[in-house]
Amino acid sequence: MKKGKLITFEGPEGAGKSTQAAMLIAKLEAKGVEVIYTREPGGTKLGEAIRGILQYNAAGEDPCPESEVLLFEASRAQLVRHVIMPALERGAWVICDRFADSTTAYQGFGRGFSVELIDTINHFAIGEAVPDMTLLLDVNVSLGMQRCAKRQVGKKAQSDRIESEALEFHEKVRRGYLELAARNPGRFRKVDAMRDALPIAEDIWKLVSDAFFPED
Ligand code: Z5A
Repeated sequence: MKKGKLITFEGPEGAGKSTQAAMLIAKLEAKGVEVIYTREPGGTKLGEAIRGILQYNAAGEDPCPESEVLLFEASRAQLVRHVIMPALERGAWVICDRFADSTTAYQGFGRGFSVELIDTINHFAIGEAVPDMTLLLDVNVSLGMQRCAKRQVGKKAQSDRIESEALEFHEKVRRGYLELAARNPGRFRKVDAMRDALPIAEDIWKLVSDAFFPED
């Protein structure tokens, strides 16, 4: 049985998901909550190997769009069974940097696969691991790209395969996310991520504490 909470971070590249996940985790830990951080694709040995194939062509060839969907879902299915559900069952909280909505946004809205098809495969991969809250960090494409370009100077040597898609693809992804949030108001919370990190973190903490610590 699921005793902990699953919170997912979603949004276009450069939205600040990893930054905000770390800030939220610090606040939850200060309240004594056991928190597991994980990310997609990845988070398990199998998932990290799939990440290399998906992002940097570790298999030596580009996955076709259908393989791309299934590889993301294979990484997810493994993460859910090996990391997420065991943590939730013992009462830990899981903060996941991207989850099933990324496939709907990137492969559904971005690549053009039907959202119904992606929903079905997502459902198969996640089983009972339905997020309790999804924080959509909304950023416009040019600001997100600027942030990633700045970071690349220090950290990542090159853009990955999906980051390198055309601007139009990333615009479709952003619009897709906004549509998903509008369709699922119970689970999604949209946050304006085009501001400094601190006020964004304060808004996120208010959303999380209002939902899960209403007595505070
Ligand atoms: N993908 C997919 O297609 N389908 C799927 O099902 C899944 C994923 C699960 C994973 O890339 C790629 O896979 C992703 C979607 C696709 N590709 N794209 N595009 P990843 O894991 O390598 O990267 P990402 O998930 O896209 O995250 P990101 O773009 O690397 O960044 P982020 O986590 O949102 O942001 P960050 O790392 O916290 O911040 C980025 C930089 O901005 C960094 O230098 C920060 O210091 C800076 N930053 C952060 N917040 C701010 C604010 N508020 N102001 C100014 N600067 C900031």
